[in-house]
Amino acid sequence: MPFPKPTRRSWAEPWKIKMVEPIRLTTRAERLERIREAGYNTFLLRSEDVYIDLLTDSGTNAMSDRQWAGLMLGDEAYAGSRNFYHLWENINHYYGYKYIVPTHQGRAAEHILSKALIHEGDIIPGNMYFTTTRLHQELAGGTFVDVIIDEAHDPRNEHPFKGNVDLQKLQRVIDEAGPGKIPYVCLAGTVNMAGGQPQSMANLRAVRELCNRYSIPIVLDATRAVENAYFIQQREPGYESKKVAKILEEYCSYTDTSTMSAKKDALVNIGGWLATNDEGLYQEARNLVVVYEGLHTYGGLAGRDMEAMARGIVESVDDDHIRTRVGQVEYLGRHLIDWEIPIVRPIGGHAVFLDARAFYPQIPQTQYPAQALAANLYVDSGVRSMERGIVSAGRDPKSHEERKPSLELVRLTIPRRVYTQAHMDVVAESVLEVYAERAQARGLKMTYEPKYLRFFQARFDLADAATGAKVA
Ligand code: PLI
Repeated sequence: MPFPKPTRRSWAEPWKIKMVEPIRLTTRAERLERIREAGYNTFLLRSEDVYIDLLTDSGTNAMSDRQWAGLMLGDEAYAGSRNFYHLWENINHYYGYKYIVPTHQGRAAEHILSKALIHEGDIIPGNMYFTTTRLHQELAGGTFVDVIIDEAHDPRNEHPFKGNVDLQKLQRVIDEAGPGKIPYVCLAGTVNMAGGQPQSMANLRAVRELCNRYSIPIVLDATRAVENAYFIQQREPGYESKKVAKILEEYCSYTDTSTMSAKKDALVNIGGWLATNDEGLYQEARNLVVVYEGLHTYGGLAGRDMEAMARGIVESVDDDHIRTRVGQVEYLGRHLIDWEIPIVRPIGGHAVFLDARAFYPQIPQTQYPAQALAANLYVDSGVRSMERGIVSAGRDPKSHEERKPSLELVRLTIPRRVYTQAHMDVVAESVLEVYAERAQARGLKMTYEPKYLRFFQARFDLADAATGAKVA
């Protein structure tokens, strides 16, 4: 009998596993107990009680042998560490910015940037908010205004670049506020809160042209810009045969400054930076970093951390790496789409986002449907995910009303180089089970609300706790 011709050719990760970390599956009864103790907030679980941890892709990356080897080359000098200069060279080479200030993570760079550039009453337009970014803008006296395209707010819309800026919305904000009130336009690629959605090169170029007319700088949140560059390569005509590294360089070249959480794209467990072409901003940031982080040649990091970051940057732009990284997210998302489970479309770069409104139409947004869904998924299988809806959106600083975002999502975030295809299968099957049980789900009420970034530490109970109904 002739040997059958293969109908498909699979891809595999461009690495093999050298060290493993055991994980443990608890019983359903244990998980029910743990989630109650955690106030139905997955951030308050202990990681040892989690089986597959998809809380975040932030700082959860597996480093390579070359990065670990780099740790041994840490130059732990207080000033002028050789690892700082290596990091500077690599940021300059791959991201293109002239001046670098390292920070311990992304929000530290946001803090310094906001302090340096924002004045009371300023307006900062951006392609959808991010939690820490917006809070630092507000704490500095600014107001964030969303200028992302409408499609980004619709989980079912298949637009290939849902991270794009709506140029008319941006023009309107400039006309209404006046360019003098806009210290910069704040862009992110990919857009985390929209579902890991990319911005196109053409759109960024157009934003650049518009901003040039008013001399408004552009600040890029480059946290997942490599993933954004990969989507440009896959989806934007003219970029299909370009290397991701070159696309990244061009993308950043339309911006003046970047803040970075290197805990994502750059494949490390801690680290970030503020990088800029603006010498004045650099001088101010260099001053401020000494107050909040440490000397400008380490910014709250050890020399070894900067070396791991310098090496991680090089690995992160490798085409094989980024294809399999985003490919794993796609693999999980495809399963769920095939089973007609409502998720944000197209599938994002770092995570699959479950549409909690579509899961639980019986739960009003004020009873936190996404928070309940994340709790139910944990109880079903020990998979930890994160709410990205009304809890994450927090309250308006002036009216103190809860903000009610149109996207009410649960994020299944895939750490880089950590889990296998088998883990993804287990996750997909658990989501299917929770979806099958969706009619029994109940809402939650908040019993403790922190003042800042409430989603991290808020506590909940069952909305109908008095009746003894169960969450799962
Ligand atoms: O967590 P930090 O402080 O290193 O970075 C803050 C930050 C800034 N921008 C963007 C787009 C982020 O996604 C981000 C952090 N994200 C986290 C922690 C996440 O779980 O998505």
